Amino acid sequence: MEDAPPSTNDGGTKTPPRTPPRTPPREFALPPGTMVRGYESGVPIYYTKGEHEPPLLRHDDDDDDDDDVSHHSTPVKSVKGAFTVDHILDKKECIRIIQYAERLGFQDALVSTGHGMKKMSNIRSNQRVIWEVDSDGKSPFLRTLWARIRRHLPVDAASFAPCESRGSRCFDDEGGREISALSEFKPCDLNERFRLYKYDARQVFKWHFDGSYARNSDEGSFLTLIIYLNEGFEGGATSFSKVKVVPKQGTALLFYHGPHPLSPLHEGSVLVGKTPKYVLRTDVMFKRRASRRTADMEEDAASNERATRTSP
Ligand SMILES: O=C(O)CCC(=O)C(=O)O
Repeated sequence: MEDAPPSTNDGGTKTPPRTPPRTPPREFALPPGTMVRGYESGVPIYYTKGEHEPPLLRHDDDDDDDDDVSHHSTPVKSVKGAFTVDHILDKKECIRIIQYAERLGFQDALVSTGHGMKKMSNIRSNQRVIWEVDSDGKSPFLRTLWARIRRHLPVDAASFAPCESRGSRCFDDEGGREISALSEFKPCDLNERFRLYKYDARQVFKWHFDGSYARNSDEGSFLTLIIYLNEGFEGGATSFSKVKVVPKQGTALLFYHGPHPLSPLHEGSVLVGKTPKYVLRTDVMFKRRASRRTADMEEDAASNERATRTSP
C-alpha cells in the first residue's frame, strides 16, 4: 500500500538551528547586504537587509484604488478557495529575483517533517533557497508584495473566494479538535521566510498537502502563495486532482493549506524540457480578531483569579 501523501510546510517554519552545515559556508560569494542567519538541518537560511533586497519598483504600488482588470483574481475551477492573480510581479522584477536566487545558490530541497528537514527524493527532487527578509514593515520587498496581494485576499479564513465570507469551522490535525471558528482569522501579512524553487529537467514536487506556519498562538498561515517567476517551459504545471495551473510569469496562485478544511492535494508536476522553472513561495499569515484575543485573556484572568482564590 502506498504511504499517505505528506504534509509539508516546506521549510516555512523557523526551528532553532541544530545541525551543522551540509555544505561549506558560501558567505564569501554572497551579494552585498546578504548573510547566512543560521542553518536548519544543514540548510543555510539567508537574510537580506532591506536596502539590499531585489527591488520591487512598479509604478502603481501606491494606488489603492487601482482597478486595472489585469489585476483581478480568477478562481481555479474545481479547487474551492483557490485563485490566481496575474501581474503580481512584472517581468523585470521576476528576472531580478531569479538572478538573486542564483547568486545565493540552489540546493536539493528537503521535506519538512516532525523531526526537521529531510531529503526525500521519492517526494521531491527540485531545488530550493530559503531567504528571509525583515518582518514588521521594515522590508520594502515584503511591504510592497503584501500591498499588491492583500486587496485580493478573502476577508477571513472562512471565505471560499476572495472577499466572500462563510461561517465554516476549523479542526486541528490530531483527532479533529476544533481549534477556532475560521472567521475569527483575518489576513494580516506574509511569512517573511521566502522559499525560491528551481526545477530542472525531470525534477518534481510530488503529490502532497501544504502545512501551515504558526508564528504564535494568535497568528498562523492558512494560504499558500506561489508566484511563478518564468513561463514557457515544458511540463511543470501546478496540478490539482482535476485541474492544472499552467505557470505564467508574475502570476500568483493562492490556495488554502494546513488545518484548513479546503487544503487541496497538489503537485509541482515534472519539468520536461531544458528550460528551468522558477517559483517564489511563501504563506499568507492570518491573525485572530482582537475581540477574541481579549475574550481569551479575560477568561485566562478569570480562571487565574479562581485558581488564586482556591489556593491554600
Ligand atoms: O512548484 C509548484 O508548482 C508547486 C509547488 C508546491 O507544491 C508547494 O510549494 O507546495
